[in-house]
Amino acid sequence: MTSTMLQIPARPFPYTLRPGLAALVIIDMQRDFIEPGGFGASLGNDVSRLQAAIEPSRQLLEAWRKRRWPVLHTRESHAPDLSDCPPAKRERGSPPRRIGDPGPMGRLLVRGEPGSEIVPALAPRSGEWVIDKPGKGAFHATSMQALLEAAGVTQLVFAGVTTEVCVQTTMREANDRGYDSLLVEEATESYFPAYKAATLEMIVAQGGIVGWTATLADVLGAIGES
Ligand code: C5J
Repeated sequence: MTSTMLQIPARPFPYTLRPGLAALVIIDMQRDFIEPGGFGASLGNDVSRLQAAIEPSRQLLEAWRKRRWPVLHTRESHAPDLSDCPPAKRERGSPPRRIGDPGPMGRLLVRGEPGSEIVPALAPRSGEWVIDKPGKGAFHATSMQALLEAAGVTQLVFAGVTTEVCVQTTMREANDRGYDSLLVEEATESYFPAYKAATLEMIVAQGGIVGWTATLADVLGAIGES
């Protein structure tokens, strides 16, 4: 760890990154959201859109790993008996398959099934935190805050999917808990381009009411990776 602070060009104003104290948080880059036959596809989405976030997320992951900075992966997933999946979440719309139903990658959004795994390019390594979360926000009903506090993490740099659902929800939770959060624009995606664009604006509006956004090039450049 080094104490030198780094300035990242960002919106709505530069983000001061404290090396070693800023965890990279990669939200839900799971086969269930990104590959055909998973949960995202069962809701009628064009899942191919999310693939654009894989390579930028991989570049961030490589940069964090090289510096031995903290990395946290999340997986949206439920217990096999669905005891942590309320009807308010499962009984939405009339999709051909719901959470817990069998599909080509196993039971949708169920922990331990192939679909709930993170895509191979971003597979977690030993020493990296992996949080299984039943909700949209990664702080809800998980040990995330305790883990971060025990490690002295004070800042969060976000990547992952989907921008307006689990990424934004977790950034809002993080803001309420006192973390300065930055979202890397190319490393996040949505099934809906307009929702991604709107979310980036919402995050930085009103002086950064949720946090900051920055381009991948600006983040990598600021940490000396370009
Ligand atoms: C959704 C997520 N979209 N990871 N989950 O249901 O954003």
